[in-house]
Amino acid sequence: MRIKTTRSLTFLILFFFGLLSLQAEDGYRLWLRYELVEDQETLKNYRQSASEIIVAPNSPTLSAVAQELERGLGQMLGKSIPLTEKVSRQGAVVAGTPQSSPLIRSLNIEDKLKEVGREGYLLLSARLQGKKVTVIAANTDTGVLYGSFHFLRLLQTRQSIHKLSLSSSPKTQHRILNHWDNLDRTVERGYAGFSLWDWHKLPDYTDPRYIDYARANASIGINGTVLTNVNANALVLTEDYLGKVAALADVFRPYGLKVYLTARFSAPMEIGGLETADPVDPRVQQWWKRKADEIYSHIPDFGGFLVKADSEGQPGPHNYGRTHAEGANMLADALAPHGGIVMWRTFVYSEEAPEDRAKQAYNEFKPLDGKFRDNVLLQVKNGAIDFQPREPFHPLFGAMPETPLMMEFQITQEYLGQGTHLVYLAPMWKEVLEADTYAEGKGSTVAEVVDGSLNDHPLTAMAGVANIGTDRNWTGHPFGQANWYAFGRLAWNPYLSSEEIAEEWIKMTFSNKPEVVQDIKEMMLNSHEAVVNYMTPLGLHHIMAWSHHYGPGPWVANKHRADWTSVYYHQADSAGIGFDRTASGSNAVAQYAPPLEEKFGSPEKVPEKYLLWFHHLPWDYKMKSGNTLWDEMALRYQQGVDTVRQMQQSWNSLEGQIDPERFQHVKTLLEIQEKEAEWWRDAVLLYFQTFSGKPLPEGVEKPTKTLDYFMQLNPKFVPGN
Ligand code: BDP
Repeated sequence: MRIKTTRSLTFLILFFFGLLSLQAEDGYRLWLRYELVEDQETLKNYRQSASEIIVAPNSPTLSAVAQELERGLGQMLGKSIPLTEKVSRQGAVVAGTPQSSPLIRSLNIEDKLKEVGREGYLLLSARLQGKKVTVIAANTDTGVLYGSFHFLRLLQTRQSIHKLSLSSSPKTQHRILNHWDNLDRTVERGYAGFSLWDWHKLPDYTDPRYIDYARANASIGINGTVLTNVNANALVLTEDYLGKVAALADVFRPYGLKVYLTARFSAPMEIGGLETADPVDPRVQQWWKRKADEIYSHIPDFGGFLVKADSEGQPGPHNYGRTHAEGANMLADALAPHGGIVMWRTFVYSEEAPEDRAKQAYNEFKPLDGKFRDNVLLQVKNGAIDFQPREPFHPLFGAMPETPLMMEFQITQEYLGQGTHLVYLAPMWKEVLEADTYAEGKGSTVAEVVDGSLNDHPLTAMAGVANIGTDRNWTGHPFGQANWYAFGRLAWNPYLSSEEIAEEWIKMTFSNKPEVVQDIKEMMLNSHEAVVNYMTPLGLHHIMAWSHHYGPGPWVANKHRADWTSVYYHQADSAGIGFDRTASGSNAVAQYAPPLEEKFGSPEKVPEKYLLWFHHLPWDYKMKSGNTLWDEMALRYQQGVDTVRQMQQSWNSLEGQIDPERFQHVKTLLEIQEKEAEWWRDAVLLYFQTFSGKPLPEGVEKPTKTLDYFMQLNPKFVPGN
């Protein structure tokens, strides 16, 4: 009787908490929700194959492994899975390295383990002491952690965990988030609240959220985080702040996550009392050496520096007539004794140079190929302008065979709808990664440049500008989480498809029901083309509103820098539209390998998606569809709006299949997205119509407001600006 009462009480409590968790789905758990397996057959199988957990928690990382497996398996299997020391039943999950686990040692898998390297892992079904077990084995504790997350993902996505024989290892060595976070906790181009780093309360108070941040990153293999904005503040390199950075590093360390900082080039003057920051001055070199020693005394595994120099007002070696190589190498020399790296950004274009902005980074850096120290990577944005909705790949990829180049993607949606538009970015990133540079003949993709395989570079990396902030769901838009997720997965393996990444994410984040997965996947996969269509179709670029980049602003002109205006990029006049980057114009096409130079240089051969990036063409230029350029452009804008409406329909059809909080949140955001897509279409077409002088073709909705109306819109306090 008594037992019965306790049981029903427990049941009631569980039921209550179950209800509560159903109601309170605020997105905090990201893709690590570990929902209970509904299908009884699957549940039974999983329970048989994951009956106990054997991890010797003799390091902070292995403790994290044990905790994650307990939590994940416990929640998904609906009962607590014991942590044991010996194989006591069928279906044990054994995780560890040959060093930490005699059981793993006894499997004699050293040869297989050798192949997966420092961070890779094996997931194997095996027999130990006569019992069937699942083995998560790696060479390092971090590898075990990554393998454990993979194992959990198999259950989260309801795959078989029978007869496992899997191995995985990262294709790039450093997989890094770049936080553009300021010390006052504002986030440049951040649309998800404030910075997670509570500098004021650090080092004494470390927000428990930092652990969840680290877990999320580890679950997708991200192993580095640059804590501070590329537009850097030297203060973070002072003793006081280094103590705070060290506190964060201590929290992150068990999760394999290293910290990096942005180094302001003029720091020796600003916080060091020197009157110069000239990289060849011995006092400056000495200052950085000492600074590096000091940093490593606080953070023994500090990752290194990310540097924005000589760009958009940031100080750099040019201030002293030195090259980027001289600047980067000085910092590299200071970090080298400690094993640190320098990620030197190529996002450099001059205020004075009359040269096409798209050409400047290449002109600046290509001659420096092979002149950098071994611990320097050049960090190159995916395209030559600036994280536009679509850009051809940056011509530096493939052009500097003697220098390791790393990719910089922007996860935060500065130019892609900011906090309100559902845009899944993996297809855009894949387009760049799969692009053929022809650097070593046909089939020399950007991915192979980045993963080092094309030119045998051991030092490799990929960076993503984070979209994370203090918003309860981390990324503001619930679908922003997919972009954080996709970045990590592609940094681990740039050869994964957008589709498979989306599928994993949807299953873990929303539902395993095939119809739901299918609908959401379709929305996601169409979303990038949609935003390109309603913002910048056919190779248009940088026609966003001034400074905050929120909404359309094709009319932006007469600013102190020509290359910060829209008219510079679209070049529209009564004769036509587009930036002539062929031999008759800026000849940026010549920065690509000859087969591409020829392709991009010809309006007939260039893919239409890049048409106006490379060509200035008359309004009645005949497109492949048979439409005139003007009609085609207008129809694309309409198509963008139409796709958003289809996305809305798909989403609305999922009511009841998604928890009400997130359902409603996304629904409302899609309504905003539709309004803003219409805003883009109407504003841009009305503006370009003043040049084309042509009517809107059939099928394009009439604008409901005038051009003047759109031009006087002036939203205040746009976030991230
Ligand atoms: C641009 C952003 C600006 C960044 C800059 C950069 O508008 O806020 O500082 O890139 O990457 O996209 O340095």
